Amino acid sequence: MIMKKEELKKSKEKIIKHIKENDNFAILISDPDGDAVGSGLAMQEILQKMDKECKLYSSFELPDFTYLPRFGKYIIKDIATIDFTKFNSLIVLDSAHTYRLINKKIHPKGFDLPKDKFVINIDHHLDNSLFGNLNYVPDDPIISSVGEALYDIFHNEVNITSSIATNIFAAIVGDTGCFRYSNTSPSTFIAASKLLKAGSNMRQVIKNTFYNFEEKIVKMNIQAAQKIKIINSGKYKFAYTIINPDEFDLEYASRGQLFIIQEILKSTKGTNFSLKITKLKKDLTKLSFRSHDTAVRKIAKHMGGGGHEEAAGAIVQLPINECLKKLTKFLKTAKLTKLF
Ligand SMILES: [Mn+2]
Repeated sequence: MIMKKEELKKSKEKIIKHIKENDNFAILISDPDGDAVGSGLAMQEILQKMDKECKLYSSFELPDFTYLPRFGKYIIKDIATIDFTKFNSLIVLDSAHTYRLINKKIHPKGFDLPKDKFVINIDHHLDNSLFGNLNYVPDDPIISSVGEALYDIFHNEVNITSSIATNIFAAIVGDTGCFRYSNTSPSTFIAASKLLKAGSNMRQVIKNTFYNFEEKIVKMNIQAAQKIKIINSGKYKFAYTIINPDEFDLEYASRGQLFIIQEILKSTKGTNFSLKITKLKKDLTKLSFRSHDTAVRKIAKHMGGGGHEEAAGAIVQLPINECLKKLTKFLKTAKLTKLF
């Protein structure tokens, strides 16, 4: 889906107008990463600054982001079971599709937002289905994060307090890998600079995002790193490792705690991308692609998933060896975009 500059400008004005004219909002986030969690907290404070009532929901237990200002404001509740009657509008953050708001294991048929509610959809995933009554999903140029989108939309509307600034800064740092990924643009740096001036606690954000893993997690990552293998399909080369539930505590592994191994895999010289394979069940495999070299969204799409050019994934109904076969077959003829 494409939303160009002009369309975004109009959308931004309509979002602000809609918020001013309504009183009671629910904010809904999807996978609780730094961007979603920080953006949710910032969005809630922004609405409160505009004198609005608002509740903040996640269907998923949150990772330890306790250092973020106002972290305790989250209500953890299965979004599919919320009674939305009292809310005028729903604001959905960082979610390409509405089914991403809920746990698919509990609701295998997916999930739709109530039809009688006004929905504002603010996101930055290229495959966003533009499900909102109002959408803000920049595609041209793409933006780094929902945090950056919130900065763009609201920085002239409310006073950016140090807590809003820290939450948005954490969102941007999380999704840009601290300004390293190609989603980092001149406007990302401008937003970051303004947020620092507004009192965002950069040191706390960086320390807590990158240097705050429990010993158990660090050891798990080292264990995964020792099993790195390389596959060369002829045209493309990638490094991968397998996360097996017999060896790893998947409760931990699934919560983004294997960030370090992703970085190590990606650093392997001569490879085009990296792949973290998680064995969910015998015939159910999770693939997480990362890249500093070659766009991986097309690969993830071929495997039945999606995502960004540098970070994409898929959950495949196949055992690991079949997944790898399908993947290497695809790579023999695939035409993938060179990123850098
Ligand atoms: Mn995001």
